[in-house]
Amino acid sequence: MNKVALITGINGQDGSYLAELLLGKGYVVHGMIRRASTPRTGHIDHLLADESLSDRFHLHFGDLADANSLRHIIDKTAPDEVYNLAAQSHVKISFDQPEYTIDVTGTGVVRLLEAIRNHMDHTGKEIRYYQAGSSEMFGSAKPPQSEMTRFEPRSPYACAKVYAHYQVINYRESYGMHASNGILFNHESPRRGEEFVTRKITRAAARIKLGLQKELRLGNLDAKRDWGFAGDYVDAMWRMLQKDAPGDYVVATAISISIRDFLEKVFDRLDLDWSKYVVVDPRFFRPAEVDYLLGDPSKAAAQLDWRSSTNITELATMMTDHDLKLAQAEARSSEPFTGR
Ligand code: NAP
Ligand code: G4F
Repeated sequence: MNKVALITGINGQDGSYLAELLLGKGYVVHGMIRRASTPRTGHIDHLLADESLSDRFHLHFGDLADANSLRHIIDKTAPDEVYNLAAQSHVKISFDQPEYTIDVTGTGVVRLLEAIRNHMDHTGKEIRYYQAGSSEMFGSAKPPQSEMTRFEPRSPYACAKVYAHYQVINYRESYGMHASNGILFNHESPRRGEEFVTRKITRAAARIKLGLQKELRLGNLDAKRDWGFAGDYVDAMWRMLQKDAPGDYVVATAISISIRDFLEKVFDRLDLDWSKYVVVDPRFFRPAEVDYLLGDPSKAAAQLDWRSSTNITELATMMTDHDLKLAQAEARSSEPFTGR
């Protein structure tokens, strides 16, 4: 029998990579999406179009703010594994919409855990749970950060993730659920949302190279992040749920560089000098900043046999080359029509 997985946030960056991974392993994959006026399935359209997957890949409308929809989806799909990747995931926006962020990213986790617990109570079936925790939870804690480091969250988003983290432990301890927390450091890819700094940089640099954009406005260039490749990180999520016992794991590369250094890698790839194009704009500063994230992934290496396989230079190159192709297509489409 094929295993059955439910992925919330399937049309996000990580959801799409995880769906590919699980489908490749023979899983039946159910994904939860929110209804939107304009469909947002760009990252999974290739899976939806693949007829060979039509009996193993299904989407359902639901929302972490709507407990009823969660209960309905869990009961209908009866998954073996649930990967909760859905969230209001943007740190700066969480300062603008704290209540909403806490409702979706924090309380939404309890709604989902309750739906799972009810289903398990009624059917006797075990459902394993993965929670998408974040290195943002460490906030101002001194690097390197590991599973033993105290959380010092610095945003509504990070506070909501800390709340979710402890609820997962609560459900594990109170009800014996196989519920695990991934504490993932920043991970990026060509599918990264364009409001996050790496993708904002690669998109802009490629457009600047082709004369489609003149400048790039950014906030704090001094913050340091431990950036890995999203495709590597979803494999760690899966590995957590294959362990006999649940646990909490830091997933990171153990290398951290600043936004400034990332800018240099990307613009160098395009033979450009970043300092000629970047404008520091206070609009992009945050009320409180997380200065330095550097993960210690030794537990994931020892217990999950997981390692990051993509270094930051390879990641910057992958994203820049992808976005150069996008910019080239954009330039072609904006060329005046000269046919005939
Ligand atoms: P992402 O691209 O922003 O995807 C988030 C997904 O959540 C989207 O599919 C979004 O759907 C969905 N969503 C948002 N609000 C929802 C709601 N109320 N109900 C149902 N779905 C909702 O994020 P990501 O980078 O893939 O990250 C996946 C998870 O890992 C998130 O929980 C994030 O907080 C966490 N995380 C990410 C990183 C990282 O560096 N990427 C690191 C640590 C933790 P729409 O398309 O409809 O908005
Ligand atoms: O790319 P960012 O927005 O990512 P951030 O805040 O680290 O959060 C991401 O990673 C977390 C894991 O640690 C996830 F949990 C979370 O969901 C999200 O995926 O910003 C990175 C850094 C920050 O220090 C920010 O101040 O870049 C700095 N930055 C400078 N200029 C900017 C900009 N960030 C954004 N988004 N846009 C700017 O113009």
